Amino acid sequence: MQVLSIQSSVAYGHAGNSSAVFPLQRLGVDTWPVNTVAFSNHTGYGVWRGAVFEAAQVADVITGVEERGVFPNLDAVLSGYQGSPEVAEVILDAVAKVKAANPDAVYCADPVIGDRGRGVYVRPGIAELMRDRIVPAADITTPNQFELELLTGAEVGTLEQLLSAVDVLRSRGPRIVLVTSVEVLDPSDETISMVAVDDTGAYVVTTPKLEMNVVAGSGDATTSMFLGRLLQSGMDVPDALSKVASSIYGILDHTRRTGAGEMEVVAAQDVIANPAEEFVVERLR
Ligand code: PXL
Repeated sequence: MQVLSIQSSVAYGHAGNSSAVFPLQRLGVDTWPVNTVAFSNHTGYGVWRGAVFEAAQVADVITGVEERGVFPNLDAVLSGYQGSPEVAEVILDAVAKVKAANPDAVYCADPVIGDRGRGVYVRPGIAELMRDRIVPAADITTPNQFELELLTGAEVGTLEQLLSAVDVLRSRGPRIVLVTSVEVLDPSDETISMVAVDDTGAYVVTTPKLEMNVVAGSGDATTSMFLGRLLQSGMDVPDALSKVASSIYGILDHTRRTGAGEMEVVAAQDVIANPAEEFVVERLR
């Protein structure tokens, strides 16, 4: 399996490619990172150093990869957080070229816009870009519950509302939708769920809510592991959902216990490839 992952990179810590690439590699998926920024650390620290690459520079690196003859062998293109419409168009152009070279390749897009705690944290225009350009081009998309509401304009206060919002999103293109940070299933706030939907049905997995601050990059790792598991299982959505829930729970629980400020993906790497079968997936419909 081979994935082209177009995301930001940080020297210290885990966000973007610096969160997504190692879990994919640990699963045994060859992953070719194209970096959209080279920062010292993720922006959650409030201060960072480094460079944002021009869209033309990102495009040039992708062209160089294409010239190595890699595109026919790619199984997927992966993208996440996006800083500019120009880079988004470069990513969409790469997706079109990869699909032309390999019609079976899929595009997996995490439509990063914000979350319930922090609200919208991307620049003005990016939410619309995700809705109107990125999601319709994606085969697999992984919004959190908050992003699902923004992408569809629908209120998601119940499971029924969540599933109909997913149906709206799927009608725009993506065949597989993973909704993360699902909170509508548990009014007591003690658990958190993920819901995945494809043509075969809708599935849920629920894990205990860990008492810890939000760790940057956990969404990037979740999306990358979900993609890796889908590719390796021939798009078995319930199987991928079960494994990704167990893996991300294991990584975050390890991070909570050590008190580290960054995700402990290296220390907890065994749960990426060999997750405990703790969390059972239930069919919703
Ligand atoms: O995790 C998304 C992300 C991606 N890229 C950069 C970030 C973050 C989150 O903080 O700072 C540069």
